[in-house]
Amino acid sequence: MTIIKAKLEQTWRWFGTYDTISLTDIRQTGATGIVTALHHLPIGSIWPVHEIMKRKNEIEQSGLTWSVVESVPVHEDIKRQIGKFQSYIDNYKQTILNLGKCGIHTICYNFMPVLDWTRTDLEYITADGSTALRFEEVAFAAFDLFILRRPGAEEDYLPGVIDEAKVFAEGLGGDRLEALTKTILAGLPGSEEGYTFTEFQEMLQSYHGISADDLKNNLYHFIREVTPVAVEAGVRLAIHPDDPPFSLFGLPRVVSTEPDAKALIEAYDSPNNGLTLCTGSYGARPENDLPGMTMRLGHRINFIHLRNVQIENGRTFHESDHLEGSVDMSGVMRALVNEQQHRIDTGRTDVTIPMRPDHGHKMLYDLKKDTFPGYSLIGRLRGLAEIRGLEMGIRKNITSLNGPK
Ligand code: DNO
Repeated sequence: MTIIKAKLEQTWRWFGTYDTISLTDIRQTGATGIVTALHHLPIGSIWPVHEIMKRKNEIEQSGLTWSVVESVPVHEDIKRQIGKFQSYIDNYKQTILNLGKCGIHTICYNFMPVLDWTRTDLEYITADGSTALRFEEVAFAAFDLFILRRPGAEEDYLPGVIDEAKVFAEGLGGDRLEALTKTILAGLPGSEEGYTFTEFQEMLQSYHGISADDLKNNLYHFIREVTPVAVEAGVRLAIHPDDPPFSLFGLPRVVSTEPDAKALIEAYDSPNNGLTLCTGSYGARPENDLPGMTMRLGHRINFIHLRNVQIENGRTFHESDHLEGSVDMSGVMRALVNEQQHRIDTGRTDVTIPMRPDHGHKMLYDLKKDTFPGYSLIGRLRGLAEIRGLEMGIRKNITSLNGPK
């Protein structure tokens, strides 16, 4: 048995020219890989080789590597299979080929309709004074039922939640109302899309009649089209789960559970059709057993987001410190280290799976700064340091159990 020496590749999300954290700063976090995207290009367009190379060279000049693209966004027409969806799929294929040509081999994407990740509070004060992101079911329901007044919304909430939401909505003054609307509709970092109230209503309307099964079929169609191209390009696709992992505004979400993830990797069985293991996203749903999922789906994990959540009650959760919360992070890490061993034993070359600390609290000097929600420097640095230590401890422990170094 080979002893596992390969660590996970430590990466860091950087928002390119929009980011206030520089590549030089990122070097000091100990991360070696960069996770970024060409955020300035319109969704659905082909990413030209010269644009990719420009960004890649910039990253390399700072002594870092562009490891993962997060994300190449999937156009809403592909999700709804309307309009020019086939030509958007063709563009996506060309982008995969171009990225492969430039030596970038991992692409993260998601298939959440209309909204990417969603929270209701970006400054939830935790016990130690740092702030965290939170999803509060009652606040969300208040927005959906009494501000957006979505027809049929009351069918999606328990009666107790509706009662509380009513009180919540009545207490919302101008500023808080505006903040809640903006938090939900304007798009959090990396979402690429944000909506005005009217645009949002129109988008919701456009999904009318699209069931979860329809969305699944559209996703599988997309996967079956693009994976062969990814194989040709040497690119590993990594679908990000729904965040939060349940339906919002009556829209279907189809990458929320272990059976969802299993079905989609089976829709086209190839190492290039893989997953982003986002522990925080899957972790907001109590039946998602993260260490077990990591073990059972491990062979298809192409990218890892490590983050923890504390489920409060029902669907309400906040982002906790990386090693504390509802997700058993050491169980996940143990399963990841075992997966790497398995890859070595079976002759796979993709042993150094890219991992990034996902989100972090806003803390210390960052509290006085303007930072992207979830993407402050110090909170993520703390997360990365904790995860790095956890990984090293587990790896050494397993190694010593298996034999000498
Ligand atoms: C949030 C991120 C998501 C993610 C996309 C992937 O922090 O994890 O925005 O990048 O869903 O396409």
